[in-house]
Amino acid sequence: MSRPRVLVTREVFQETLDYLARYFDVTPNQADTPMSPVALAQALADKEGALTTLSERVDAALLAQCPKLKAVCNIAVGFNNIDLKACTERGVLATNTPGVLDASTADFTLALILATARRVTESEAWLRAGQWSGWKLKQFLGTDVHHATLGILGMGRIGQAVARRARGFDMTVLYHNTRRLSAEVEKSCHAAYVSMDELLARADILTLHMPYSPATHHIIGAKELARMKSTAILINAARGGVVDDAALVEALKRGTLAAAGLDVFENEPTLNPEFLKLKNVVLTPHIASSTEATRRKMALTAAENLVAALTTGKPPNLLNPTF
Ligand code: 8YV
Repeated sequence: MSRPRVLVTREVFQETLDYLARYFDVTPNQADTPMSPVALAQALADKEGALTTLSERVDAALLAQCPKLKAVCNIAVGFNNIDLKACTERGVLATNTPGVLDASTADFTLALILATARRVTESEAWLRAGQWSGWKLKQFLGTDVHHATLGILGMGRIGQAVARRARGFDMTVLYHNTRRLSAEVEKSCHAAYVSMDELLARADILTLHMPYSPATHHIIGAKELARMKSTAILINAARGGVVDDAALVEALKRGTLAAAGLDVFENEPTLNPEFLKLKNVVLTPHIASSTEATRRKMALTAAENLVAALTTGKPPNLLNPTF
């Protein structure tokens, strides 16, 4: 009997390919060439499974061209690149990788907070450019992270991990979420639930940790930015599109918001060019989960989902609501 054929859309670790090869005929893409929708449809036309990343859009148009496809397993916790409804309608199982990247992403959020508040990248660029002629009392005055009020919008696993880390900095933690957490979880995070308005008004640092969906599109736009303190800092390591980048650029230029630390962008990898001109932003290329150990776990988790999906039909991280 021939083995199921699967596509791995981008470069992965050799161990991920070795694991998949125990079960499937694997078509890898170790050259890491991003696939156009046409190339992806061609590559998937005879495949039963796919290991995907946020770079590939899996929608009804694609699925219509892939009659054999039974499972799409994303190497990411976010799955806004996958049209879940279209998958469910076509009987395609979809999975993500929750849990394995929470701690690394929370660590990186703290890195962005510290780098932005304490002007780490700005001062380093200045030093590397040969501008440092000596110590000065008022050089690169930053904002204190310790004892600041941290606002967390989106209090799932990653938001909670950020809250726990904030305690080490003696921060006051406020959060807003679609659903209020249990008293027990709030206590373990030392976080107080507030309305969205109160969160925006009180946060010295606002950090975002929600998935991207039509409901969270531009959840931080001009109106929300206007409600924030002019001394506040915005951090986004969640998804491009939850922030209206053009509105953020305006607020940063006008000084109605002090600074931003951004790991994700609308239309990435293309950035709003204005970001590159601003000194009060820290910009990183969507690497919040990128540690050696975590990216290995993400790829392997996705591969385990694919094996389970095509062998038992019950992958551990199934996303389709009605399967
Ligand atoms: C991934 C992420 O690196 O998991 C997510 O949702 O944003 C990142 O950790 C990226 O999405 C890879 O597909």
